[in-house]
Amino acid sequence: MTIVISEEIKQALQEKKALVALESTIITHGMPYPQNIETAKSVESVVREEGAIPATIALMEGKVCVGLDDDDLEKLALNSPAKASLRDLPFLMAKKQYAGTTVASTSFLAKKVGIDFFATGGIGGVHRGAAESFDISNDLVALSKISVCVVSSGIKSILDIPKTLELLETLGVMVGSYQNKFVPAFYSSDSPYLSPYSFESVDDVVSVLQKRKELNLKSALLLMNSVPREFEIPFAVMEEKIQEAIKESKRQGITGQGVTPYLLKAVKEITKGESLKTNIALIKNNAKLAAQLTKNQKII
Ligand code: PSU
Ligand code: MN
Repeated sequence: MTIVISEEIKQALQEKKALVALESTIITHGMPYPQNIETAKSVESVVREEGAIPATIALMEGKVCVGLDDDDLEKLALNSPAKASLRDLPFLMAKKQYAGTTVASTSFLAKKVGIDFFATGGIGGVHRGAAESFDISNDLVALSKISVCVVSSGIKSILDIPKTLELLETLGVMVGSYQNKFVPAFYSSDSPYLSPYSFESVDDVVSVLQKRKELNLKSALLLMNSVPREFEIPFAVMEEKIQEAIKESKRQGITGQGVTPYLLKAVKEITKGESLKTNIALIKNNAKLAAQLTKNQKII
């Protein structure tokens, strides 16, 4: 199978340099143009500032690409990209399409080329009303089978946080918050839910990753990093906006893959763009932490 790896990343892999994988659904479905491209570039810069090399992963004309340049980012954003979770990859590759890769497919592809650290905004999870809709992201299942370290801002509050935590436990995915006792809720630095584990420092995370390596665990470690306080939208404020967005999505009959992008867009409109600023701040913050962790690459 053809994976197109950029020269810089190929060399970095050979020399065992620190690499951070970055997903692209956030570019294709998570943010509007042109903020999506600007964010993708600034997230890459943050990784570089920390002394690591960014590896943004996407599908370009059906080819899996690891490492995108500025031209590629534009092309990806402007060529009616699909959203590729794991099961979608073969179809979209065969049809030579452009696609953003989700947490599930990015983790899979990163691991396949030998990258162990991955930064994203928020993972998918158990949607509110899942008892009726059965809408549960493939991200959770994928994280139970791929041994990467994923840094995210916890669980998007458009989801059902306690149910998502329960399912992650069932699936054997270790979940821990970074310098926080609580599970961050994406736009909010805190949620009312206690985190199963809490890490004090980068070294603290590294020591746990080492033990996971000794045990040869095949699941991911999901590290939940709070959005910096100055950018957060408090949980109670966000809750109201989300209820409104969910009500509207139901009225419009949105289902399946469309739910997450719809809710993110609706929340952005309801908060008059404030949620987008938060989203940009948190992804940069996650990229920074992932890059700091990669200095200990050999531990997964
Ligand atoms: N968080 C965001 N924007 C996004 C996503 C997460 O702020 O676009 C994407 C991620 O790529 C995640 C996906 O893997 O949404 C989950 O989608 P679904 O619920 O359809 O599995
Ligand atoms: Mn879904």
